[in-house]
Amino acid sequence: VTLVADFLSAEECSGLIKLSKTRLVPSVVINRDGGAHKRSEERSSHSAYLLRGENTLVSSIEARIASVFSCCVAQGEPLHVLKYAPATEYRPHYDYFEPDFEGHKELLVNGGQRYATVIMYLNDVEKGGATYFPQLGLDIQPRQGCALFFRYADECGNLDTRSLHGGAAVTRGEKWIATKWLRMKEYLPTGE
Ligand code: PD2
Ligand code: ZN
Repeated sequence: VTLVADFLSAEECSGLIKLSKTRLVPSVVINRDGGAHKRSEERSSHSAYLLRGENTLVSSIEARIASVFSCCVAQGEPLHVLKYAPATEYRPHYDYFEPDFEGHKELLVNGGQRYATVIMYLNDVEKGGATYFPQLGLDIQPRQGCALFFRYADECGNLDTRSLHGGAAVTRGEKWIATKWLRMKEYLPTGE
């Protein structure tokens, strides 16, 4: 788990929020038994997908992620911007796919397994909203411009269950983040 301060400038953070504001829809989770993604009380935020390289702001952030975290832009899924209003949260989960879950198998075809996540905090949250790792006893309070990187799969695809993590309920103000999930292989754009 690595935290990088000043990964994004304040202008980049507000640019991502502005780009996403009109595209937000209720967030969904993957159905482990297969079928469509579904809404769930486990994840009560709103979110928007930004196309990979959709404008110069997005592509320069994607190039920075590739350079700082030693991967290729093509391994990244589209940026996912999330807005949490007060009382919304993302309960503890794994970002990797479970090869034994029927609903996860098809998600491994394009790009292979996810091996790491980058969460970029786009604003300072007034109260609550920490990203937490219950098994590590680690809480990260959002700070504008910081990037949190955590890895959970090695080169052979062995998965680390200590990467269980959640987004605590926001108790005052809003929380905005941008998430980039990284795949072990090239991820082909799907038009999200
Ligand atoms: O908002 C968060 O802190 C958070 C927590 C857990 C985001 C994600 N997971 C994610 O985007 O995967
Ligand atoms: Zn997550």
